[in-house]
Amino acid sequence: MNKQLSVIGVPMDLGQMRRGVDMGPSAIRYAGMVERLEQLSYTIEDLGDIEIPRPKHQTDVKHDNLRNLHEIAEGTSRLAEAVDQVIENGRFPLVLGGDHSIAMGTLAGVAKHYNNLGVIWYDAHGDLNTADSSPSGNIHGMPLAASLGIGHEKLTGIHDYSPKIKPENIVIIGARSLDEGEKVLIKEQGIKVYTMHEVDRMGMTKVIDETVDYLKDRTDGVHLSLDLDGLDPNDAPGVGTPVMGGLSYRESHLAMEMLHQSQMITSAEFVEVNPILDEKNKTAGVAVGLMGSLFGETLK
Ligand code: Z70
Ligand code: MN
Ligand code: MN
Ligand code: MN
Repeated sequence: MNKQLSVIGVPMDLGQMRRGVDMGPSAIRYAGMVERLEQLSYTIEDLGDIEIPRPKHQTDVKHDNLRNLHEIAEGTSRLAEAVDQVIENGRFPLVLGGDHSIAMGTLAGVAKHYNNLGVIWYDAHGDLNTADSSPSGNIHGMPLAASLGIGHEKLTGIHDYSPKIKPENIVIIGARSLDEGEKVLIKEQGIKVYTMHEVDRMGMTKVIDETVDYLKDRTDGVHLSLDLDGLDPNDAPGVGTPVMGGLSYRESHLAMEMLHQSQMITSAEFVEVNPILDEKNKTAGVAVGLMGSLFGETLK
């Protein structure tokens, strides 16, 4: 793995309705991220936080069921620029959320450096909505669709190109709350999804083995987008939209350890940590622990 890491915080809370997720980057840093990764002999450069515009009306849904459209497009464009530069400098981008709408910016900055970027989307949700299919108008439910070039052009066109990724290069893991329009899109586009049903039947070992095999031949880099609500709310309570029956702490560590062994991950983001909804910064601690496993911690 690239031993030069660049950390970018994204205090974004405009993609959903629960305030506090903008403090995610601080909570993750406070949980000891830098020290944890330095022990694994990474060199870490913390670039601080991206500036996110403040909306005039936080709950404005005037823009065709796209709440805070302009502010999110602006903030994620800045993120794309920063991530692009990190890769330009030969370093590994590690992005801290903020709500999951930031993935549009991360992927915009990453994907132009690859012909076939793979994406592992570790999440209870598909985040494949558009303004037409979204039940909420919340843009954090849309970043995977936007990155495929599906949705409003202000979102699909971030960093001035579209699409960022191809449907056959995506693997979703942990899904258990998919909207009807998202299910249709998954079938139409042929996106590979391991729902909780598959994880329970196959076990996480087989899920990751298959994921690695699937992405190995078809991609030239793989981005991990890890939404903490992919985990069970008992293990990661500090998230805005908890969904019961999620991936366990242990399964998640196993997944990260196996992804480390695959030597396949070339960029990563950890999103949706909300310290206001958390129990004594537990969820940020889990995020840092998972980073430890992803970057090569072992038990012996
Ligand atoms: C729902 C929507 C979502 C994250 C919730 C929820 C989307 N599908 N995404 N939490 N990270 O409103 O579109
Ligand atoms: Mn507005
Ligand atoms: Mn998500
Ligand atoms: Mn989610």
